[in-house]
Amino acid sequence: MRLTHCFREIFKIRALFKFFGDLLSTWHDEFVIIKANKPLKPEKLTVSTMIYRPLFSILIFLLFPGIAFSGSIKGKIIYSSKVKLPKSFDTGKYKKACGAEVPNEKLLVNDTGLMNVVVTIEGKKLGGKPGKYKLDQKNCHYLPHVMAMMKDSELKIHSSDPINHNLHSYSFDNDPVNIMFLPNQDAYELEFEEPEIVKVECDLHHWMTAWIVVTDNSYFDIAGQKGGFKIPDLPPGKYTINAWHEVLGSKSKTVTVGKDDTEINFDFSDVAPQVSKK
Ligand SMILES: [Cu+2]
Repeated sequence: MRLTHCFREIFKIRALFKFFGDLLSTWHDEFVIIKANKPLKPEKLTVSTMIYRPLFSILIFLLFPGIAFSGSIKGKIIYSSKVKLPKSFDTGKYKKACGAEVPNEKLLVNDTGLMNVVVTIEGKKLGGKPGKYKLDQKNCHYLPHVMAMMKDSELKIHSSDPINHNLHSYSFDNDPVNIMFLPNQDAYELEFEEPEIVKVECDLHHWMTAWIVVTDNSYFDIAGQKGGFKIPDLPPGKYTINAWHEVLGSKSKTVTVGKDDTEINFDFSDVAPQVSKK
């Protein structure tokens, strides 16, 4: 059965190549005529311009809408104010299992670039495909600290630690979870159905926090080490773009996307961080 299916697919691809090959050959002939400044004969153009060419454009648009007409948004998240970066957490009595210190990732600034900012796009017609993601509890620390995923994505939560953890999610539109993780326990699968910013904590180790931004579409990015982000393959149009940070809040802008790269920066320097001791 599998072999028959395989042959059928090969023949389909072969037929498709033949079709495009014939089409290109026709176009090439026409191009030579145009180059020679010869007037185009109406009978020569009839089949190609009336049927093949529009059909080919529609086919390309349907198969590769991103390639046919799309733009992208890229930019930087800036934080240039002088600020005391939060200190690492002392793990106290859990030193043996967790290590003496756990990094504090609530505010990470690298040469005016702000990291872990989730950039999302609002657009009723924007869709996309949910993805597969992994969240690990390692050295008493969530990896990664900030995640973003489209609604209905599959999130697998692991624990690589030799001690117990308890993962507690805080959400309103999605059902909150409270899961106990023992050492070597199997991964727990979780799915968020509604767009929302979900906070995750461990009830056993107060410093353990993570954030999961559940989005309505697949057009998002998380600012990296130098605060840079890029959202590719956006259909041209007018959108609202949001940038969210866990202790600096959110900022929004309106952006018009064309066929090329659109550059947009967010500056959070005017905002004082609201860092809790926890
Ligand atoms: Cu824990």
